[in-house]
Amino acid sequence: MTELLSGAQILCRLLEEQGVEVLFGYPGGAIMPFYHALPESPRLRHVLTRHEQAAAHAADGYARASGRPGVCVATSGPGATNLVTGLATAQMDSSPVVALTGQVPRNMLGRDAFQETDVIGITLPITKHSVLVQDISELADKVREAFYIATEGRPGPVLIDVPKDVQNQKAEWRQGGRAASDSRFSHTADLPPCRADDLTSAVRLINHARRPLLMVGHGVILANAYAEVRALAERTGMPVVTTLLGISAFPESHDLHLGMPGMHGDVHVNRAIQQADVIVGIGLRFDDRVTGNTAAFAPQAKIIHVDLDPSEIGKNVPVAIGLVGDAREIACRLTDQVAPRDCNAWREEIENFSRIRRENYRGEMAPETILESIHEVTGGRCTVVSDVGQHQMWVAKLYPYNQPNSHITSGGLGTMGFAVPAAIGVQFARPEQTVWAISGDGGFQMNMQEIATMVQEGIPVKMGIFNNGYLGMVRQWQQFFHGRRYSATPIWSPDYVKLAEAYGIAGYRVEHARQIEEAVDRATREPGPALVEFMIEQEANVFPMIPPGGSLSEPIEAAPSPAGAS
Ligand SMILES: Cc1ncc(C[n+]2csc(CCOP(=O)(O)OP(=O)(O)O)c2C)c(N)n1
Repeated sequence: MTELLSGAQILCRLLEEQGVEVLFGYPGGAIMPFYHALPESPRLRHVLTRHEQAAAHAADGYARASGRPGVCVATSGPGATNLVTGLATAQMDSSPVVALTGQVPRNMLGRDAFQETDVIGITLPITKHSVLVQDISELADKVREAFYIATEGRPGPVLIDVPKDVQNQKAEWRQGGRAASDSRFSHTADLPPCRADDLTSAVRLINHARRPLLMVGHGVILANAYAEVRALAERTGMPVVTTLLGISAFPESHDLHLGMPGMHGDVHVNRAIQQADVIVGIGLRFDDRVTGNTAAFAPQAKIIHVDLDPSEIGKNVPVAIGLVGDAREIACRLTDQVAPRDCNAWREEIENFSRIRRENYRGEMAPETILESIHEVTGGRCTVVSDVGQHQMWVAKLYPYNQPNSHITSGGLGTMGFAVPAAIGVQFARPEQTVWAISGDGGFQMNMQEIATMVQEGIPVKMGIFNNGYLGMVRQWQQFFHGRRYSATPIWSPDYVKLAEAYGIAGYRVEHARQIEEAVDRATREPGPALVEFMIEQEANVFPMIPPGGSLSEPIEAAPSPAGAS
């Protein structure tokens, strides 16, 4: 059966066809036809955020937690430009976001029309793909293609820009298209298998290694390769490190799990990397926060790099063998072919490397106590979404992630303001779970307007603010490398308990360790959103730290003395 529908109605039908259940967006002139049509599709739940940036982060959070594309909507001009940070965040972390923007009518394009921006030009470098729909006859194909591209292979954001008059054009619509993706990992199975001789060489390297190490990144989560990677680790006895975005791809309680590498990685993890003779890296890009100075990175190691994206192989570090393909499939084939063994002598060696972890987190309001409390109260059935800064590193390192994909953060772009809106999307993907968004007092103030979204839509996200009165991570750099000149890092906050009250939600301030558990418990039990402000030590630091550009072998393990500062 065919129907004569407007472009806007067809857009809604296409979203339904693609299995979209929730959209995060904000209306305006150029996208009004779409919003006019939307109520005819009751299956499409629209969430009105308070800022388009938040809509993009919420779509991103939804995508990361559900494995399905997240959708955000904005008008032309300022609406579209407000999406930019969210799209760049999704691009850096390979998250399948589909953004739909209104555009000025075709006859006004290029004339500096009211609210006209060249959003295609602006988003070209920060999306996997972006497209201006020039005519209604191509609308269905372009939208289907957008969903396909967002989820195909290495996922990423796609933007579809639809001029207002195209939304109003009429065309025949015929039901019957197919969803581009039913779930995560939709199209990787179509890839040709990686080369058998490369695989054989990799197996040989692993079998002969004395100090092998498995480095696990976000790609393992994207490929749903938890069991396969774990099987590979267990068959070989290789110790496992998880990058910031790889956290929760491997259970932290597992004997083989070592911790996080890189700039704020644990000393024993970085030393293991520096001593390793073979590194098997799966689904990570060896970015500079992981490697430090690449010239000095893992000097003894031959690197086997497994990635879906061939352009990642050899991009940041020299690689002995590149295996391009699906992490699940390659991990399986490696496990089938490697010789069973253990690496007990090597693991003992690593155990003897200095471990200063824990020493640094003592004190009345230790971040560790707060995070342990969240873990205990939720029984670990919780997704933790973090913002960016010192608290991000504490959240990464001090919470025991044993559930797959239970840690979500902006790793690549490092976007402050991510946690609160992303947690909204995560909560939609996981309605039965507790979702905690942990922010610093800086990042929280970047998107705290989204409390209103939670209240209006009944989204029970729990917000934790680690309040140290500073833009803490930048202050730490100033303390270590800029002679303690705290330029533009002290930051004032409103009274967050009163803020919570103004929004009509529960709010608690915690100043003493003895109050932590009760506040976390009450917030978690609250049926709606809740906020807890943790007054942490003002000048607490994240240790260890590799100085920017330094080698993983040179960690800073204590603050420089004030006298030594210049
Ligand atoms: C949008 C954005 N602006 C600036 C930065 C640079 N930056 C990184 S960490 C940080 C400080 C974060 O402070 P806060 O949110 O209070 O968290 P804390 O480090 O104190 O835990 C800043 C300004 C950033 N990452 N993102």
